[in-house]
This record gives sequence, structure tokens and C-alpha cells, in this order.
Amino acid sequence: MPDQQQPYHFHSSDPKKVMQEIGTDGLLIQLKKMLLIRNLEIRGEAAYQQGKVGGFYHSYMGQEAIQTGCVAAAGAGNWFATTYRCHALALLLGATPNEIMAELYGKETGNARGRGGSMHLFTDRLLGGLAIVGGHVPLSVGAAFSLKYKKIKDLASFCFLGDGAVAQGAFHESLNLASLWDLPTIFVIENNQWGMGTAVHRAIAVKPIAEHLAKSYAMKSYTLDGMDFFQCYGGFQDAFNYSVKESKPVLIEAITERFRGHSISDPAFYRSKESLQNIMERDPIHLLKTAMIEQKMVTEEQVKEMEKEQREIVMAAMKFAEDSPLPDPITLGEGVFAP
Ligand SMILES: Cc1ncc(C[n+]2csc(CCOP(=O)(O)OP(=O)(O)O)c2C)c(N)n1
Repeated sequence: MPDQQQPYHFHSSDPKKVMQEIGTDGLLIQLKKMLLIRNLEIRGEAAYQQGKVGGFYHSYMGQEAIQTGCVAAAGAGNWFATTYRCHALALLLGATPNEIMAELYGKETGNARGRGGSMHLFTDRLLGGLAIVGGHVPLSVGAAFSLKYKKIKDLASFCFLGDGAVAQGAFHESLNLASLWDLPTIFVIENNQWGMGTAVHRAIAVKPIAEHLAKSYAMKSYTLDGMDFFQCYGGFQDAFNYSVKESKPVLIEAITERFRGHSISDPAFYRSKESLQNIMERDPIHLLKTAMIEQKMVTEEQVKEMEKEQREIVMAAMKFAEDSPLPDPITLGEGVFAP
């Protein structure tokens, strides 16, 4: 949850205007997507705890409004890259719940044929799911360069990263180059307050991060309340329009907090129960649902029904994953780059 003590200057966007623009049907679709993400995370974690999923597991729970708002506002045709916390973005960009769940289970029918696992999901427009902190940021600049080189003027390259990546050299080199070459790169720092167990204020020297750093690289910044779908949608829309029209990079900071530990093996003892309770009071799904109910766009019962539908989709995906074969060991060398 955004810390009220901190001097954030949130981007102003009018929720009513966003509601009108997206309309009831459009908002129902976005709510459904957020419910699907939440359900996939809940059940993916459960499968992990039953020993069905190996490797790491980083939940996006609590941050759903950010990437959902971004893809809704800017469209799925842009380039995207993100970190290991990648289940939501893959879903939003068209990976099916079946292929994601099968990937978590390490099955041949998975998104990366069971070779990548939870941290390495891809789609036509999603360069990854990449696990080296800060390592993917230059890739996004490369994608923006390709857009400019090919004179494609209505798309941008989005790079989602955590606050922890801000201390990496590759992040700063990327900002510098994107600004120097006027590349339509939209860097999105999802400031969820923690880099593993380290609080952001103990790791990053400036705050608000985007507002400070953007000035150093002569670019525009936006600070968004990452729990508020309407803020995210409006902010991403403005940032995208500016970036594409001017062919300029922008730096966005979305203030949020993850509901889970860093990964499934982190009990998050560094955060008190009370503070987690306060954070969860601003659950992005609850906020969106409540606003829609207040505007009579949906009823509580309809939301329950939608929730059930999304749960069933995820349960079916689990069955699909369960029933799918493991990769044949003889094929394990396939797709490995070995010069
Ligand atoms: C170069 C590198 N150093 C360290 C790690 C180990 N590591 C994995 S996640 C993480 C914390 C990153 O936090 P943040 O960027 O804030 O993202 P969040 O997990 O909060 O989404 C670290 C240090 C890594 N994967 N890559």
C-alpha cells in the first residue's frame, strides 16, 4: 500500500472518465482478468505446496492492477519484458491458463515445453519472464530500438522491473541510452516496497524513485497508485500516448505491495501481520469491484459468479497439467544453445 508519509505526487486521472471510456463490458473483462490472475496464483501456490511444482514461485498477488491496467490501456501488440514474477503478464498477453499451469508443473505441454518453469514464460510479444535482476532491461531498449529502426510509430516497448533492479548498472545504462536515442521505452518500476527481505528505503537512495531518476536522464516520469486500476489505466494511457507520439522514453513508478513473501519459501517475517492487514484492505480487486458495484455496473452476486468461473478455468488447467506428459528425457538437449 502506498505509504502516506512518502511524498508521492500521483498522476491525476479521473476514475469516472476511465469508467466511461472503458464502459461496463470492458471493465467486466478487466475484473475477470484480475480474478483469473488471482486464482491462478492461489492454486499455483497450492500445487507447489503439494510438491507438484518445482523450482521457484513468485506470486503477483496484490499487484494485479498494474499490468492489467497497462495492457488494457496500451494494448497487447507492444513489446513487453518482465522479471521472474511473470505469470500475470503472460496471461494478459495471451498465454493460456493451461499452458502456464503445465509449465509450472514442468510438463511438455507447458508454455516453454516444461523447460523454463515459473520464472520463464513467453508469448509472441513477451520477451520473458527473465530471472536476472535488471538483466532484461537492456532487452526492452533493444526492442524499442527495433521499433524506431523499422519506423513503427504506434507501438512502444514496456519493461517491468522491481525496485531492487534500480540499483543495477544495466538499468541506468538502459535509461541513458533510451533517452539519448529517443527510444519509445516505458520503464515501469513496480515498487512493492521490498527486494527479497530488504526494505526499499535501505536499498535505494532516492524517493520517489521515478521522479528523481527521470530528471537525471532527461525523461518524463509518472507515479501511480498501483492498487488502483483506474489510476493505472489512466497513467499508462497518458505515458504510452506521450512515448509513442514523441518517440521518447518514460519512467513510471507504480506504488504497490505484494501480498506474499518474495517467493513461496519466504514467510515474510520482516513484515508485521497488522501491516499486511492494512495493505490487504486496499486489495486492487476489491477496490475495482467496489467501485463497479457502487456505479451499479455489476452486483456482488455477479462478481461471485465470475470468481467461480475463473476458479473453474484454473482447476481445469490444473487437471490439464496433471494429465500432461513430462518431457521425454531424450529431448532435453533440444533448444539449448551450445556453440
Ligand atoms: C543479478 C541478480 N542478483 C541477485 C539475484 C537474486 N534475486 C532474485 S530476486 C531479488 C530481489 C529483487 O527485488 P525486486 O527487483 O524489488 O523485485 P520483486 O521481487 O520485489 O518483484 C534478488 C536479489 C538475481 N536473481 N539476479
